[in-house]
Amino acid sequence: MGKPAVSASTNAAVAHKDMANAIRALAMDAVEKAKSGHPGMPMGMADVATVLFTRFLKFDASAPEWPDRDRFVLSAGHGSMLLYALLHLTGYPGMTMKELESFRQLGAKTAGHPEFGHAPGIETTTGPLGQGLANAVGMALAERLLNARLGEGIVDHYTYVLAGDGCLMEGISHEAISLAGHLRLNKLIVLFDDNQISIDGPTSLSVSDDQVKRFEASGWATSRVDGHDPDAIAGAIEWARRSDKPTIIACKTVIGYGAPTKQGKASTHGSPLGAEEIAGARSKLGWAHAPFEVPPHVLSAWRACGARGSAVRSAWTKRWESLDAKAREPVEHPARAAAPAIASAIAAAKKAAAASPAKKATRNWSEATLDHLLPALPALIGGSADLTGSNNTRIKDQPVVARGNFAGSYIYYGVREHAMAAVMNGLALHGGLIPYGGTFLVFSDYCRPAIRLSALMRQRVIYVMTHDSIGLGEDGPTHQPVEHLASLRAIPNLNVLRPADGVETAECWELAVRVGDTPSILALTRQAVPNLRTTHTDENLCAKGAYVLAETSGKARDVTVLATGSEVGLAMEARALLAKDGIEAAVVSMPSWELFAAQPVAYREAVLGTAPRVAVEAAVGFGWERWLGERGTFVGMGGFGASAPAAKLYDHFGITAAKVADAARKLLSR
Ligand SMILES: Cc1ncc(C[n+]2csc(CCOP(=O)(O)OP(=O)(O)O)c2C)c(N)n1
Repeated sequence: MGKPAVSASTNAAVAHKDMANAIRALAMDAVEKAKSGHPGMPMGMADVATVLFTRFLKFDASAPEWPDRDRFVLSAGHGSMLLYALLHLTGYPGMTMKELESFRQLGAKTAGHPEFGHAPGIETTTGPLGQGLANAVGMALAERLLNARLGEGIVDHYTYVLAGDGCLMEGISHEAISLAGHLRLNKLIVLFDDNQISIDGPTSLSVSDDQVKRFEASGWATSRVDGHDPDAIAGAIEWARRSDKPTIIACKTVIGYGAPTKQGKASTHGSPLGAEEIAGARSKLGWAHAPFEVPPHVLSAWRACGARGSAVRSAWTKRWESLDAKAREPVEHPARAAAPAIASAIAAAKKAAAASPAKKATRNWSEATLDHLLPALPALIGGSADLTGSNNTRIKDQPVVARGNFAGSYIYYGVREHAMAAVMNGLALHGGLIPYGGTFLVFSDYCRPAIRLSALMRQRVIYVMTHDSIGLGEDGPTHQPVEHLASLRAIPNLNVLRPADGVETAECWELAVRVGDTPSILALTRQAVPNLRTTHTDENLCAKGAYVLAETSGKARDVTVLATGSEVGLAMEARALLAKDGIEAAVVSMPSWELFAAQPVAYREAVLGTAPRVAVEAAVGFGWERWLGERGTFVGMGGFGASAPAAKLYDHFGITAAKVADAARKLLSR
């Protein structure tokens, strides 16, 4: 059900060759006009893309958001003109010829690399090689997960990826294909641009892998075709669609196909071809049209291709609309549909935490929150990169996703942090799901390129990063993050949330699932921390990023102590020590700098006060000057940690209540 018929070329009168040449010409012309860009890949892969779009891809250009469309991911994002040409030719809204003429210019939809959100039809942001391939694994996984939930009539689509030598050389490709093979994501089809050229020259300069065998070893079905033979390409895609494994089709192509002296050479990869070469290519390809001119018969054949899926989409829409609205809303707006259930789940988690006398690690409080949240928000899809028991990401009896069984909501990602993060981007981009995944905070470095893309693409991806300081203890400096909070805080549009206790942990989870278009990092402790919020408030106090946890007893503040996470407890102890000397200290808990920075000045001024400030965080002080002002002082780490029990390390590195109190006294005596 819902399978599009495989049709022959949309308009028999228009030859495949002309349709493919339209892509080639637009790529050459746009790069030439922009005086920069990458013509080689679009020219080389034009035949493969034409076969895919005209004969197989299930899409309707007039409805780019159709949830059951096939996904097409251009992992080799430098070849962006291939995608822009296809979107223009098939008639996607807004992708006018003017946009192609404005390739790479400020404000155009046609950025140097495809940017998610700039134009309909761009399924993900690509350019950092390998990311798109891993995103596609996430999308193909999302398809299976939603298929298991909603059935074949509603969710039944393929994910096609165009990946080049560069994508396959990247380490992330290994993690991603290994996971896809393991889960047997058989509706994932990789079209490998096997042109054996990258920037430095022939790939033989740096790589001898048999890529096809590598995929085979990871449980993929494989085939090789001449990437300029339309019927061979079509046969391979038909075969791939029937496969019970993910598939790769290695398409042997010539980079810059059609360029008379440059085709097959690295010089076509990333520079304009030049007027003379372009003229030669026009004549060699038999394309006699002016720059940016597509003859009406070719354009109308392409537009017919863009409309080919319309009947299939209408039939799908009828099935979709016959579903109860209650069944549809969680897919369209997962968090909105569950808003009342989320609110009660978080309230229950907060009440339980506030009433608990036990000291617990925030990672345990996170699990306790998930106990409430998961049943309330079925769109949540959890996982961990082989640290499930340490990250506390899987609640009791949470069903596991496995090959052939996609009804579960927990993914064992294996030791593949980078792919986990990029797969989560794909899950989120697909729609209908809210991914969360865990590892140690120190290994956020292994996820960083994908975290950056979550932020750039404004995706709701939740990173559960435990063992967030020297407080993890004996595993030592390799495992103790010190610079990570600062470096994550430097990423725009990323909420770094470091809760101090059980109540704050529940509040931070609420912020992470409620925020529409920002990824979140939950930085959580391995070690137990005291409960600081012991009175229930309906209001989410973390929502403003920072708040006064303990004010002075009616007198003016002598000092304000700022702290996050596990150090908020220390700040409270320091406050008590200072009180013995008659020094009035307020404590500000700052779970999120980003949310605090977004508050009105008056709120920030009221929270920070005018008294001198001390900040304490078991991490480097980089960035704290922003909140400390000229007179402030920081208590934290000056370098890497060490291997010892946590309490010893806090003493050794001078991150103690006594040191915070000393720092305050020193400030006041200046
Ligand atoms: C992670 C990353 N590293 C480096 C680059 C710069 N870069 C862009 S394309 C490319 C070579 C890609 O080669 P290939 O995939 O074979 O593309 P083709 O030459 O066939 O167009 C490189 C190194 C990048 N975009 N991303």
